[in-house]
Amino acid sequence: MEILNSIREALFKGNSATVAKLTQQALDEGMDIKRILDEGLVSSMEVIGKKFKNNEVFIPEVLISAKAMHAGVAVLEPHFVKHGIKPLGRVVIGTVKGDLHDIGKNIVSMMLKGSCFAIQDLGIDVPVEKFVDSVKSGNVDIVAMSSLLTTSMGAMKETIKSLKDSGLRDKVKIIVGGAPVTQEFADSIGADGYAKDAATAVDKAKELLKK
Ligand code: B12
Repeated sequence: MEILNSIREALFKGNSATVAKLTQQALDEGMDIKRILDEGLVSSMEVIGKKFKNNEVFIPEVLISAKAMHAGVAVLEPHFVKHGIKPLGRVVIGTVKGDLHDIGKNIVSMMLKGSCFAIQDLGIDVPVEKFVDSVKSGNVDIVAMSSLLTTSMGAMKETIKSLKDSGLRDKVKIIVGGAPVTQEFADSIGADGYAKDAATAVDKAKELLKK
């Protein structure tokens, strides 16, 4: 379908206004919402994700396309419930206590949102209790923590410990990331997953939900 091609192209170029306009047009023409989502928006974002992994596009392009993806998803969102489209999973994400870096966290958050996860973003400098409270309130499948400072990495460990102490650890999957974080560190603190970039984070989140 020509309109789906145009949506993909506009998303790839990061043209939010065009993506929103074409998504609305496709809806008005009666196209199936899931088709617009999967074959228009998501497929283009997947291409960006792959290119990002291969260093063929860089952070600014990813952010701009992710923003355009948002614009399209925002047009479709009110229709999701009607059409029974459920989010793949619910993720609560934040940059841990003591850490104010949020560029990477925001990219991960946007890529997850773009891949149909429901996101609760707790922001930066998130205290341990805030993560725990959020899991307590229910409806969370994955806790995602970001840290860019070697000095804030310990807060990830504290959060996992606190979830354990509150008897909530096994209710969720935990995924961690950020420049100083490694698979070894993730294993050592008892996280379920680690991803080095946003595209891999989406793959990891999908994989964890299957377990
Ligand atoms: C931008 C930046 C800042 C900005 C942050 C702005 C913002 N809104 O985020 C500002 C200027 C505020 C800042 C402040 C500081 N910074 Co700074 N900062 C950086 C810088 C240059 C880039 C970070 C970045 O955004 N990278 C781009 C993003 C896209 O990459 P990313 O965050 O790694 O995210 C990717 C992956 O890691 C992964 N990912 C990220 N989060 C998550 C989460 C999950 C769940 C998963 C799965 C994956 C994942 O996916 C992302 C996308 O691919 C880095 C240098 C660097 N090379 O990393 C230093 C750096 C992180 N900062 C550093 C320092 C020291 C500081 C300060 C202490 C400086 C100071 N003396 O005040 C303060 C700390 C403030 C605080 N309490 O947090 C050091 C940290 C050193 C260390 N070993 O701890 C670095 C490494 C610079 C350096 N070489 O010294 N900083």
